[in-house]
Amino acid sequence: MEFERIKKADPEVSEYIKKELERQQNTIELIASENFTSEAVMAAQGSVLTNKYAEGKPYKRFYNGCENVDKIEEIAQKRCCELFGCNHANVQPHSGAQANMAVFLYALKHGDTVMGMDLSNGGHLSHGSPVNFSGIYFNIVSYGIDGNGEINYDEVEKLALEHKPKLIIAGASNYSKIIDFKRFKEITDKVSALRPEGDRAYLMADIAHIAALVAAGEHPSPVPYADFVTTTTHKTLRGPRGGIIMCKEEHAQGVDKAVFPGIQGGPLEHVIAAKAIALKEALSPEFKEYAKQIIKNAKTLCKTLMAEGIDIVGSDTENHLMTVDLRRLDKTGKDIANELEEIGITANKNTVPNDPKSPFVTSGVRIGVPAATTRGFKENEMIEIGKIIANAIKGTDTKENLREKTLELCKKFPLYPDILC
Ligand code: DSN
Repeated sequence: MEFERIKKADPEVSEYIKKELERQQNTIELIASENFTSEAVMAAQGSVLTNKYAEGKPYKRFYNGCENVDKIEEIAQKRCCELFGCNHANVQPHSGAQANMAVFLYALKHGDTVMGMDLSNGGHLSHGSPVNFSGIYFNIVSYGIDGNGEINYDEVEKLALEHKPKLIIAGASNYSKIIDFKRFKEITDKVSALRPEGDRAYLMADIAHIAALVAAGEHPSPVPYADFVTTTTHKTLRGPRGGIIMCKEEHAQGVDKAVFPGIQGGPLEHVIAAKAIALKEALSPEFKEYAKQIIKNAKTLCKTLMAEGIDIVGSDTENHLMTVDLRRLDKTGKDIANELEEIGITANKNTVPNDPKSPFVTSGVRIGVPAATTRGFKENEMIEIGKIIANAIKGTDTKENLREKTLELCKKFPLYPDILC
């Protein structure tokens, strides 16, 4: 990182970058969708590649001078196919929401019916929220989760057979159980049989949150079942902020056209280089261990919180996250997330299923361990963190004591010790 140059050019901005580095170093990051990339991933994003226009696909560009970015983008595509075992990868989407938008543009006509998980039950904005393009331009049928915090596949099938959606989305932003992609495919096939000839239903899996767990073989892969698999690259996958679409060969050309010129202009080749580096890292044996540790850490944190009398939606986790349910304690997600921030833990307020409170207040806090696991925390640290969170929620220790404990943990596991500013 070229802090000296930034400082010289813009002391005002550099001061906030410095403060942000210190914030990340001195707090425990439990936002389930965040992570800490390698320094190589960050460096690629600050490289000369940011200067290059490269509209189009590798070797079929609308600009000259693309011989280097062509190679880089091709490497990223190949590594993605190797990691996930897919036929085709488009690594250009600027984000997960844009990856989903491109699939919608390719697969749907305005007004088509789409079925996805309801946002307040753990779905994503781009899976049909009424305030998002997906909910504005398409007819949305939502499914939720049951009292055990699980998808009720029989209910999903019943809804699907009733509404015959053109697109079914399997995936979530806040769901702590393993997703049965095979069952989703069976449901999609049953819907296809009810749709007009030549107009079958499609299945899209959004694995933004669980990408690393899928890549490492810790969770089942949707690739054999789904027409489209979308992901972000910055969550469990630990790369730069961005998106990827994987698909079967039959959809490759259409998906590529939907990304460009459909919804995007010039791809961010500096970010694509960073994606390539992150994908290489994800192909390493160390990354497989990282994915295993994520699950061990999440399970340990979940058990500790429950042993401390804190309710968790679904009373278990099978992935990297969980949602604290504050209803019994009569607290709000907003207050608890703010109180956690005061003691050096960052998490986000989140609705619980059938939440009586608004999305700005909520009755839950979503907690995830990918970033904390990258930092080096293991089961023992998760037990400590669980007790700190429980004490904060129950008000059984002072904020000063709890802040001291989080800071001590951060000091024991330094983050980015070689970055100076
Ligand atoms: N809503 C983001 C999250 O899961 O935090 C993803 O876009």
